[in-house]
Amino acid sequence: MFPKELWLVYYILIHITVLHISAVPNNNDQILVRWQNGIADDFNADTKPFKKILDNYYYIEEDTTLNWFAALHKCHELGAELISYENENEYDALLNHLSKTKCYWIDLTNLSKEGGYQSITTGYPPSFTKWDVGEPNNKFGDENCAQLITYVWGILKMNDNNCYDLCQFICKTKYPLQINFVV
Ligand SMILES: [Ca+2]
Repeated sequence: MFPKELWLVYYILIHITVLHISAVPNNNDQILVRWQNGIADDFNADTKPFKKILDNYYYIEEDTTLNWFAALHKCHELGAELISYENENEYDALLNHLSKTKCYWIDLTNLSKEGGYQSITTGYPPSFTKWDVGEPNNKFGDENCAQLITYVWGILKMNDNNCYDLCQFICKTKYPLQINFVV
């Protein structure tokens, strides 16, 4: 049983809570926030231009084409990195958000180690690769950056290409640099 002596305290607490809720802004008020420690899964935040796919946030450039270096720089400007694929599950999930008619720069390069692709994000060999048939082939001897492109069977796969070719790109981050949320 609820002690009778506490009803008054309970009554006051309820009214304080109601007053507090009525004081928050309406649903149209948006506040720009720099988020330092991640976003709770049940927090309905607007993270545009990043979209959450599985456990990470991705910026998928669909309009502007850049060379690999400029794409890397652009991702850094957005507080992210060129995508570093961790596993096949992530690769499969991203396919649904990408165009088969475009190419996308990813984080793999062998500029520092010919013949051995490494992630510019981690500095280590890639956790996951999905090279197309016969790739990486260093065609013409000047292919040192990896992209996703459709060559065979209509599926985006990895290919090494000239780093100065122009492609869209994918940026990835664990936490977006900023979010909009409704209070
Ligand atoms: Ca190639």
